[in-house]
Amino acid sequence: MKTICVFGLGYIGLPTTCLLATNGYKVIGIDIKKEVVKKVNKGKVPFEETGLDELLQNATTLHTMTASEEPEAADVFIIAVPTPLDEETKKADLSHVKKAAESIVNYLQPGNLVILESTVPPGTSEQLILPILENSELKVGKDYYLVYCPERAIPGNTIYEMINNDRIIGGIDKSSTDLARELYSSFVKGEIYLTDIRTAEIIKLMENTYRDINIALANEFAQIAEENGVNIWEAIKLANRHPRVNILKPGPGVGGHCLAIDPWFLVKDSRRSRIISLAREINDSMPGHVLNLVNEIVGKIMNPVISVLGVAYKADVDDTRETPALRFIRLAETEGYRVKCYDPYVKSFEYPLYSLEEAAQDSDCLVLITDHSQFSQIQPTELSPLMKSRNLVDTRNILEHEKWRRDGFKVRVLGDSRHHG
Ligand code: SAJ
Repeated sequence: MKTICVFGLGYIGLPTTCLLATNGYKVIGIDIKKEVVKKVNKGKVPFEETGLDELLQNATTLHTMTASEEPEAADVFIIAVPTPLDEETKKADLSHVKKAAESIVNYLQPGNLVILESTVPPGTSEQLILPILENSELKVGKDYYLVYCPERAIPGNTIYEMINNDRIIGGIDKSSTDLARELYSSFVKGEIYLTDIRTAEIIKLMENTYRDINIALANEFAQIAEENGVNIWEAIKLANRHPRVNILKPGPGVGGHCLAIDPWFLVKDSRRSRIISLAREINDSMPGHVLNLVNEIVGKIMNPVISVLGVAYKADVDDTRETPALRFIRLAETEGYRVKCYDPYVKSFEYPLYSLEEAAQDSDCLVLITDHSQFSQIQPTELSPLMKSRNLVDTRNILEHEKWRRDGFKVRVLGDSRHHG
C-alpha cells in the first residue's frame, strides 16, 4: 500500500486525506496545530463540512489514516497549506508552502511524487518549490516528480465536488502528470485534464477571479438600480432569461479565503491587469454601501444599536474568513453604532455572538448580512416587541419584505431604492 503525507489538515487537506485513506492509500495528515492533530486522531472534524464526519469515521475504521505534527518518509507528498494575503503589500504569504517544501527535502526519495494543491501566484512551483526540493540533490523528472493540482471544490459541498468535479493537473513533465493522474483517479469521478505546471497555477486563479469580477458587476448593477429606482433582483432575474446572460447576485461584499484573495495573486506582478483590482475595490466597498443604507433608514438617533444577522462569509457555513460582516461591523462602530451579532452556525468570531433574541433586544435595526437558509424562517412578530425601533436592511433579498412591513418595519433592500418605509 502506497503511503501519502498530506501537509495541512484544513478545509482542503483534511477531506483530501480522508478520501485518499478510504481509497486504497495509507495517509499521514500533518498539521502544525497540536489541537487539530489531537482532534483528528480522535476521529473529530475541527470544522463543519457536509459529510466529512462520516468520511473521517470511515478512514479511522480502516486504520489507514493518522494525524501527526511531523512528516515521515512516503511515496507521495501533498502540500495543502494556507497561502494568505499580506493585506498591506497584497502579496501572497507563501511561508507555509515554503516550510512544507523544506520539510519534504529531508524525506525525499527516488520515485517520490510531490503535489502542490495550495493556491499560489503563477510560477511558484518552478521558482519556489523546485529550488527547495533540488536541495535534496535529487533531480526532478529523473529521480522524483512534481505537479500542481488545484482544488476546485466549494466549501459547504467539498466532498461531493472533490469527487465529482473535473480536475486539472499541471506537471513539470509527462511522467509527473501521469503519476498524479493515477493517484487522483482513485477517488475523482470527474474528468482529469493534464497541462503544464504554470498553466495549472494560473487556471486556478482565473476561475476565482472570474467569479469575483462577475459578483463585482452584480454589485455595480445593484447600485445603478438604486440610483434609478429599479429593483435589481427582479431586473437580474429577467436579464438572466437571455440565453447568454448569467448575472450573479449582489450582496454585502465578497468573503472567504478564495475570491477575496486569489485575484491579487494575478494582479501583483502584472503590468497589464486593470479590471481585476477594480472588481476587488468594488466588492470591498460593499460593506460601506450597506452602512449607508443603514444610516438612511435609522437616521440620526442617540446611541444607535444594530443587530447583524449572519457573520459567516456565505450561506449555511460556519466559516468567517474574510467575511464582509467584519468590515461592516468595524465601519459601523467607527460611526458610533453599537453592534450585536447573531449567527446560528458560527462558534467563534472577533465579536461576541448572541442569541437571536439577545441580538434584537433594544436594537434600532436588523442588518441581514449572510443568506443562511434558516433566516427566512425568522418571524418579525418574534423580534419586533424586543426592538427599540423597527428597521430592517436585507442585503441578500432573502426575507419576505411585505410580511415585515405589515409588522411595522421600515425595510431597505440592497439594490432596491423603491421603498423607504
Ligand atoms: N457571492 C455573492 N454573490 C454571488 C455568489 C457569491 O456575493 O452570486 C459571495 C458569497 O456570499 C461569498 C463569496 O461571494 O461571500 C464567495 O462565495 P462563493 O460561494 O462564490 O465561493 P467560495 O469562496 O466559497 O468558493 C470558491 C469557488 N470558486 C468558484 O466557484 C470559481 C470554489 O469552487 C473554489 O474551490 C474555492 O473558491 C477555492 O477554494 O478556491
